[in-house]
Amino acid sequence: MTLEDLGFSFEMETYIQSAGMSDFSIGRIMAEHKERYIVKSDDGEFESEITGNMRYTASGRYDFPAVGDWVAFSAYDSNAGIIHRILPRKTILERQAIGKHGEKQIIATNIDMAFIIQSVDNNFNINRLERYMSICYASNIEAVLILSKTDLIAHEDIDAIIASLEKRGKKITSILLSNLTKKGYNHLGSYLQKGKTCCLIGSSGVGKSTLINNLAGKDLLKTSEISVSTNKGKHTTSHRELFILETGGILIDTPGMRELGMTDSADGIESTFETITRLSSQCRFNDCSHTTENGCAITEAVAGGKLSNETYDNFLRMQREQQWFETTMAEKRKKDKEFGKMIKSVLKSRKKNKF
Ligand SMILES: Nc1nc2c(ncn2[C@@H]2O[C@H](COP(=O)(O)OP(=O)(O)OP(=O)(O)O)[C@@H](O)[C@H]2O)c(=O)[nH]1
Ligand SMILES: [Mg+2]
Ligand SMILES: [Zn+2]
Repeated sequence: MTLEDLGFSFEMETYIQSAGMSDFSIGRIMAEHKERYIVKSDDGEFESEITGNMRYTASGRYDFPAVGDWVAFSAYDSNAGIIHRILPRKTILERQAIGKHGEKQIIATNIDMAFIIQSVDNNFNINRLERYMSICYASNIEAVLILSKTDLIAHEDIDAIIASLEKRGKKITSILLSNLTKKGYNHLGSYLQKGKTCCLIGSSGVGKSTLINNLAGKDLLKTSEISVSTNKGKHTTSHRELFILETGGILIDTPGMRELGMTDSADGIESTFETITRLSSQCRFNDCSHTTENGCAITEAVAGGKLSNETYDNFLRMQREQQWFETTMAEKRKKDKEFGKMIKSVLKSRKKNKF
């Protein structure tokens, strides 16, 4: 296994030289298990921890390694190491942290593209697709929609799904496939290239791990059937993990996501709703909220049947979420800053009074 097989690129080499990290080994984070990281390099796999310094200076989740990261590490054994630094991330796929409003959770990093997977039997949903597209576009990650389990429904129903995507004007490449019959697999080849990293995202039970197992030609990952009572997946995959296919291509499996809250990136939403973004330049007011203003090109397009109500509603909902996230994040930062100032002044007065 070479570093190129793992996705290493020339720009990173230049960075390593300029940042004075040439004495370290370089590897990629394959998986994380409770602050222990599996780092893979051209020398093998190393179960690693971060240095004490990294832990104490960390100001948030961003300062800890994530699956997909490139790290500078030193091996102290044939299979154990210490991580010293995280190399700058090319892309970060992230969502709002569940139950922690105003905070982000990294899904994976240094990804070239994402397969958004929805199964055609019970999981296809354009509103949800728009959320997934937005988190990809927020970090300039190309997204391809995989519609799985085509063996389970009739041709006409598949046609209806494609028609609904066209009606909503979704310009996303979609691949219809079945993990059972492998029909459609021939369209995946162009995305699975040596050194290119692709992250699989979607709800539980749509067939992410089954697809990776099939492409690898072996059962790398546990999969399990859909629950009979809820007709949903059982959240079989519990952690993110990176795999390298022998035929080239790097895949990251992720646990099924229940919620996909928007973060602060307005860019991702703008790219997903490109028609709305284009129309907004024709609104009378620069700061148009696209709701009640006269001369709003977007509400006019909805009224004229040129823009679907569903797209418009989902856009407003996601945009509100993004704005709310931004406000919460700004408030949190302010509080952290005030808290930092308070601590500083306490320390100062302690020093002065020598207690
Ligand atoms: N009929 C059919 N079943 C499929 C297909 N793809 C996956 N399955 C089945 O769906 C179930 C769930 O598949 P998984 O691969 O575990 O789904 P997952 O997306 O990894 O789910 P989580 O790990 O929970 O996020 C398994 O029983 C698979 O055999 C498909 O294309 N057709
Ligand atoms: Mg899985
Ligand atoms: Zn407007």
